[in-house]
Amino acid sequence: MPALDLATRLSAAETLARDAGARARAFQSDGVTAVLKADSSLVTEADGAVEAFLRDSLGAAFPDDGFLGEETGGAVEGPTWIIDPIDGTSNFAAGRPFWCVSIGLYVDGAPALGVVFDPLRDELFHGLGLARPMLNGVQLPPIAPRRLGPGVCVGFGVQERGPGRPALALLGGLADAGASVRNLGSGALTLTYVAAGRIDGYFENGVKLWDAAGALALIRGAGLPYVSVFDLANPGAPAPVLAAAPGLFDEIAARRDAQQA
Ligand code: LIP
Repeated sequence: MPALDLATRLSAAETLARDAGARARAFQSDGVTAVLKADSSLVTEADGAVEAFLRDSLGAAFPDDGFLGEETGGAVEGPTWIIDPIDGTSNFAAGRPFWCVSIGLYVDGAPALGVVFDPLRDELFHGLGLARPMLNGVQLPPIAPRRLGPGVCVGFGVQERGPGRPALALLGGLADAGASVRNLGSGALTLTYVAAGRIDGYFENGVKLWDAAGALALIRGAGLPYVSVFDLANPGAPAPVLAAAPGLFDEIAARRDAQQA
């Protein structure tokens, strides 16, 4: 079996991510209406249209690859494109300028390439294998180790609605230790910022695979420690994700493990 041509796939994903971002912005300038999905997250007509565009385009270019998307589902079987057409839909719908198009490709159960495009800042991030990720064609700098304390910034997402809210308890501890904490409203873009060294860590207990797939390729390429506990046979199931600068990762993981003990 010939090796998968990742370079061709990366180039296609970059072109499509830019096109998808332009399409999403066109919807936004016309005005978007958000409705609640069964899982209480928001969706707009732009999410469905952009995902259909990506699904059709990737399917035409790479008919043997699998496809999984936030809005239309799918399965992880063989090399699979994993798409979030608009990550940060609530921000997108309300006009808060922090959302992105996320395209990942999983090969052998791991993130092999990822493209995350922020159309509002014209920032296109990509990761390919173990190579250091790039922003608009320029390699991002290496990430230095960090220690928990003042000056450290940790991003998070919170989906839990049950009692206890363990993520919030963990956050409280990080804030008590001097870190500043941020929920920016797009897990994909905040994880990408970890790979870019703009924020030091990210965690969320209830991430969906399509939220994280693209950005995890960047995290992997940056050589950062991360855990993602996805069940690829059940890709719509929410799972924990933690990624952070070396050193800080161990401190957050130890606190989370102590909390779960
Ligand atoms: C969501 C983000 C949210 C994060 C969720 C998910 P969606 O994406 O808006 O910040 O906590 O895990 O990433 O539903 O807008 O594509």
